[in-house]
Amino acid sequence: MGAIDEQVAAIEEEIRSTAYNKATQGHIGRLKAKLAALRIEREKRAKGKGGGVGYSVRKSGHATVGLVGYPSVGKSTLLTRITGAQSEAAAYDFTTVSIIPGMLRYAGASIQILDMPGLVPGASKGRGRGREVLSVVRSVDLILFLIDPEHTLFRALVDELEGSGVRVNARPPRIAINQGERGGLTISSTVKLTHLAGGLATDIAREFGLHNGTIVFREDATADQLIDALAANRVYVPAILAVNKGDLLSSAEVEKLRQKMRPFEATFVSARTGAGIETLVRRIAEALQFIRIYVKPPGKPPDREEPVILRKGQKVADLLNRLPEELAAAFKAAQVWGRSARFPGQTVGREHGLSDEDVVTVVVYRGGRPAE
Ligand SMILES: Nc1nc2c(ncn2[C@@H]2O[C@H](COP(=O)(O)OP(=O)(O)O)[C@@H](O)[C@H]2O)c(=O)[nH]1
Ligand SMILES: [Mg+2]
Repeated sequence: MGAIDEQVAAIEEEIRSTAYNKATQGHIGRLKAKLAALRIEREKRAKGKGGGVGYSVRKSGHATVGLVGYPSVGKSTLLTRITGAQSEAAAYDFTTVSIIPGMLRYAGASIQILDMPGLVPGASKGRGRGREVLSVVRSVDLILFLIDPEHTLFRALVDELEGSGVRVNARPPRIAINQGERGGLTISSTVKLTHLAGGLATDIAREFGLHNGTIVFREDATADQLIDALAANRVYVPAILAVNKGDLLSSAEVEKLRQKMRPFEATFVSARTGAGIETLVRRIAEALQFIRIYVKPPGKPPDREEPVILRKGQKVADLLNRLPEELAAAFKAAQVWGRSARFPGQTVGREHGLSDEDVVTVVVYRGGRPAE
């Protein structure tokens, strides 16, 4: 263990052994900030040594889903079941030594599914190829947690992800941070801050080297949220949960597990028999929030046969990325009919956010290139 590992372990132990209450919350907040700053430092050093380099996985399709679970829960079998991809599946641990991609097609969308080595406790510290797996998880659009009746402690998986800066089913904190040159640190808020009394916010900021600038709170943030905002390497990834090997469970056992997994809405499947797979595939697609955009050439009806598939929150600019280059290059404006339009045929720019089933006409500069 290096010096940083020892400091990290010592602080983790102190946090574990300190009861959380009004009297200790400041102390714990400061410890957590120190811990987060140390972990970032450790990552930096691991990368410097070439140790923290992730797999590079070529993304393809409209979205990418990462299968995350302990070894032997059936990740490879599930991948084969839903995508037909041959991922080596065997009855012992660590069969998957690299990341196997498969492609699932659903309602016109192509969904890339990545089978990854099973996560083991300590993954975020590098055990069992943990760092590589976690670096891939950072880039996926959706995490599919997979457990089986023998490995139900999936909260430990969530903890591993959290330890490496992945935030599951959370949104970024509403905290705006600006680094300044001098003049000290100004902290303001639009709501009453109940978790960061007694100069705690300033102390946490200091751990991250922020001595000058402004922090504006737009919500009653906790110390953890402020740390996340300061750490700046956090990713926010949605996740769903499936329980595999449902064929081994009685319906009473299914009910019991279902309760235990709350607030996650578990989908029960059997990769072996195929039971529940249709429901799972539908839930994957729903969680990815695809939208269909019908492109309408000027003076012609919209192409309803082959919509362009985008994701909720995407814009005209994202649509242009998917259209022929000449069309995108000559873009002047877009006309939109549908839910995102204030009135039918509204003229909008690249930054306009699109909605499911919008009809869009790309208006181009005459001669195929910008005027002037
Ligand atoms: N009973 C049962 N066994 C399964 C199911 N899915 C996978 N298995 C078995 O579980 C073992 C581990 O499967 P594998 O796909 O290699 O797990 P991975 O390590 O998570 O990729 C293999 O023996 C599979 O045949 C299932 O739905 N039901
Ligand atoms: Mg496997």
